[in-house]
Amino acid sequence: MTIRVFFIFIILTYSSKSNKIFVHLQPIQIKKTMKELKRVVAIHDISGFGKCSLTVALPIISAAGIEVTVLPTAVLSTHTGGFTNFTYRDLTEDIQPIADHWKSLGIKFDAIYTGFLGSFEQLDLVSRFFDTFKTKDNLILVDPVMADNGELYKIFTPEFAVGMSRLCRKADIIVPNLTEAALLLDEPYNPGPYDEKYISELLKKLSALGPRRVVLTGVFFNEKELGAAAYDAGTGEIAYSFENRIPGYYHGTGDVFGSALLAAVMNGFPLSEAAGIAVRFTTSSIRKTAAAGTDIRFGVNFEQTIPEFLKDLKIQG
Ligand code: PXL
Repeated sequence: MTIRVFFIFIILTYSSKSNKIFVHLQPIQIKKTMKELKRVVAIHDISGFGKCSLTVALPIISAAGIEVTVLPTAVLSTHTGGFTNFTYRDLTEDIQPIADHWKSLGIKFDAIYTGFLGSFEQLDLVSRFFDTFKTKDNLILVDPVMADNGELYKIFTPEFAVGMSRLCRKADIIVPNLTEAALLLDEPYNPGPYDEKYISELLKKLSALGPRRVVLTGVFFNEKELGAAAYDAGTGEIAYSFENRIPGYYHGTGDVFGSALLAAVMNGFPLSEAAGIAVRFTTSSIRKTAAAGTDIRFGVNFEQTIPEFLKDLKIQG
């Protein structure tokens, strides 16, 4: 899109004949090319309290200068990690009508980002969504949210993991943690510490499911550091990013990581650098939360880490 900006230049001229100063106003027109915003559709739940899923994806990706459309998969009073008696409104029935409406409007997405899916049936609905909205230029990022610390989240069944593995075939990038990776590959969970050989084999097997790029979270070779491994089957490159480990298990960090990774990729960073940016952002958010002594179920302080994140993205000086 081109917009026109007008500046008025004031030119003063002096006439020695009349001994007068004349003022001329000279309008100057400058054409400025404004790029259209990139747009991502985020398909996750809304957990009202506990900062994860859409309440994390929306602010992080928007702050990085990318427009976010949301397709909520469920509405909960809180996330399911560590809270009891949470409400759960399944939005499976709304997914197809929402997709149909967007299709009728001709809406296009530069990226499709999926996270927590609210029911087994949603796996097929999201797969159909990919078929409708995938283009040759856009990107599908699937975060196969279903498990952590060696265990499936209570609301999911082993069949869900098989279905999620099928969905991952259609992704360009997947971001499993080590528990999800084991479930996707139908392998036993290894609690770590890991070595490069184990991680590189895992990355290659995950990529063989379909996605060219895989970012594995929760990687550690020793107890001091924790981070991610990024693999691009196109180049064969594996890049590791680590930060000092902060003790404790903080909720919503996978969603903070996935959102930051996508924002960095959509801002033109190669996957290896995007993973480093996402590791730094997530760790720094956890560090602030730990320092404040916040309940680990309440999510991490990504809000006050956004300025650092934007600097890392070279968006803000
Ligand atoms: O952050 C992952 C996540 C997302 N949504 C809901 C969850 C969880 C993890 O527990 O319960 C509802």
